[in-house]
Amino acid sequence: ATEALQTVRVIGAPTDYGANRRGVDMGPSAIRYAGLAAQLERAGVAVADGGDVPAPRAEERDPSVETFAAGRARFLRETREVTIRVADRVEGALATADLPIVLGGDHSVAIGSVTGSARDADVGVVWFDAHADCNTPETSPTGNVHGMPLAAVLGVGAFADVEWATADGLRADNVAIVGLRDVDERERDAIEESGVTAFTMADIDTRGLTNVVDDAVDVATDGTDGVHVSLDLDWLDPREAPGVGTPVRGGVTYREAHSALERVAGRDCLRSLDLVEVNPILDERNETAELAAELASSALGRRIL
Ligand code: 5AB
Ligand code: MN
Ligand code: MN
Ligand code: MN
Repeated sequence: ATEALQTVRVIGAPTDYGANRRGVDMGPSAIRYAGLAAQLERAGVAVADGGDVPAPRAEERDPSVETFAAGRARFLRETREVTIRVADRVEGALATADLPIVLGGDHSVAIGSVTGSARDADVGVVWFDAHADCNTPETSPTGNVHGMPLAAVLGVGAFADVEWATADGLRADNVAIVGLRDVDERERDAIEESGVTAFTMADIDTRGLTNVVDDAVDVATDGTDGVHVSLDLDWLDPREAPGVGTPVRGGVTYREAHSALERVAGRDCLRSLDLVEVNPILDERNETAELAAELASSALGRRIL
């Protein structure tokens, strides 16, 4: 008997509240145009694209509304609206046994995907990123929420009281960040306080990409029902992925990135996925968006032989 195909549910979240407007709100269009559906079909899954969640344009809104007394978090009201919409869509996809892929948008959309994925299950998270995204409104040097989503879902600092942003079924013990090379001074304390496992680029240099990714997946699968993978395209070196919001030199190569997601696929633990921070304005002929689509295909287990 032939098994029913796994369906992937595509959910666009075209936001750019997380940072000074740069163009990452065009990411969902660019990734679709780059052939996401065809790439996923190469991995042997069916694709259902549910379109984008409504997201007001940053220019229509006042960035200072609902900042924390203890610090800053720009566009927090808009982030809340989009978070809840994304979380509902992710939860809905999982409820019908589909695998949700959230297209950002800035990385604050992951607050929605992680909280949605962790509503009715214990999940782990693997966070591929040049940055730790562990700032809180108190520690952030910018007030940009795209630098805070991990702290938010873990309820660190001022996020302890922000119910819509904290993930029910997620423990810091099950979170691994991979590829760090740009961490803010005060963010180090938040990483420490949060209890997540953090792997730097130096760890990848010394131990090799596959060992580090295997360890990260071990962390995220330990006692959980599945893993949410959040892929910030700035994880890759800007030579491979120039079209991102906040590029940092010294990232992983094209082949290392595929290898990482192939290893995730090999563990058969993927529950939900983000492809975020693609900035088509800075991209070269949409190659970063194409890379995002390709990497999704690897994560879904595209066969080579
Ligand atoms: B990204 C910075 N640490 O908090 C901050 O791209 C940058 O989602 C955050 O990883 C980068 O503003 C956020 C300086
Ligand atoms: Mn709940
Ligand atoms: Mn980043
Ligand atoms: Mn990020």
